[in-house]
Amino acid sequence: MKDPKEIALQFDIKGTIKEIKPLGNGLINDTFRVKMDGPEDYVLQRINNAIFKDVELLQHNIDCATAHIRKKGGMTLTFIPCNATGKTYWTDGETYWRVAVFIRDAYTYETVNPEYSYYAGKAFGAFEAMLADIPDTLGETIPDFHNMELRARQLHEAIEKDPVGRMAEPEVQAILKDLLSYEEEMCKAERMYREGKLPKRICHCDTKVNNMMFDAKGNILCVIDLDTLMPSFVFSDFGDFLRTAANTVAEDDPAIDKVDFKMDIFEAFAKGYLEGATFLTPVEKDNLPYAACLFPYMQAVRFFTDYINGDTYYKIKYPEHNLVRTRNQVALFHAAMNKVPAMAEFIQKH
Ligand code: GN1
Ligand code: MG
Repeated sequence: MKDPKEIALQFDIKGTIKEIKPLGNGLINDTFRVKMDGPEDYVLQRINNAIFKDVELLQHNIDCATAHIRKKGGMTLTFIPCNATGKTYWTDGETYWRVAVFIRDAYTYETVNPEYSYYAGKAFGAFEAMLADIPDTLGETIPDFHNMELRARQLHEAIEKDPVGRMAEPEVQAILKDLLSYEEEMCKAERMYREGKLPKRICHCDTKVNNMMFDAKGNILCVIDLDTLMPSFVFSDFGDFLRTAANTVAEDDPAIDKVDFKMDIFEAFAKGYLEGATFLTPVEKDNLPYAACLFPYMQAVRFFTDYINGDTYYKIKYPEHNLVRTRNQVALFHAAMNKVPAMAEFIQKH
C-alpha cells in the first residue's frame, strides 16, 4: 500500500496534513479522512479499479453529475483536481485515487426510522429528478451492473466452474434451488426494457442507507458514494434503499429468523420517493413493489455467486461471510414477497 499522505499531496488541497485515518465501512473502495490544519478536511479514497475498470469514465460521470446538481442549487460532493493533470483522480498507472471535501457535522446511519426514511425517499427521488435533464452522456461504470439477467448468468457460470468445490455443500444446493425458482420472474425488468416499456434513467445505483448524509436535525445534506451513478432502471434506487433500510437486521446478520421487511419504512420511503421523483411513468410506479423484492433477490444472487467463486469480489471478515449474507438476503426476499399486495395497495393510494 502506498503512503496515503504522499497521494493526498498530489491533489490541490489547502493547508498542512495533520493526520490520515481510515473512514467508513464500504465493501469496495478504501477510504481515509485527511485531517488538515486548514479550513477543511478531505476524504481520500482509493478507487478499486479491479471492479471499476474505467476510472476515467467513472470520474466523468461524477464530474458531470455533481456540476449539474450544483448548477441547480443542490448540495453535492466536491472533488479536488489533481495538481499535475487537473483531473479529479490521480493514478500511478497501477492504483487510482481521488480526493473530496469532507462534509462537516454530517452523520451517516446503518439504520433509519420512518421519519428519516421519508427524507431519504424524497432526497433520492429529487436526486434522480435533478439528473433527469442532464445534457451530458453518462456511461455505465460497471456495464449491466443491475441487470438481473447478467447476474443470473454469472451465477450459472459460477455453478458450472465451482472453482472451490462449494457446490458440494447441501445448503448451497438448497439455496440454489430456491433462487432458481424465481429467476424468470425476477428478470422482468430486462424484458420490459426490451419491449420498450421501461426507460433507463440516471440513477445512483447504490442507495444503501449509509450512502446518505444527514445533519444533526435529520435534514438530508447530501447523497454520497457516486461510483455507480449511471443509466439504470429507477428500481435500482428504490429497491436498494429498502433492501438495507427495511431489513430488521443488517445485511450480514446471521440471525435470519429475525429478518423481516419493515412496512413502516417502506411506506415512509415510498411516500417521500413518489413526492421527489415527479417524472415516473405508470409502469415504473406499478413495479415499485417488484423493485423492493428484486434487490434482496439480486443481492442474494451476487453474494451467493461470490461465495461459490471463492470470495473474490466482496470484502469478507470470515470464511462463511458471503454465505451468511446470502441466507440473510434470501430471507429478506421472501419477507418482501409476502408483502407485495400490501405494498401495491399503498402505491396505488399515493
Ligand atoms: C457494494 O461499496 P459498497 O459497500 O457501498 C456494492 C453494492 C452492493 C453492496 C452490498 C460496486 O457497495 O452494489 O449492493 O456492496 N457495490 C459494488 O453491501 O458492487
Ligand atoms: Mg457505500
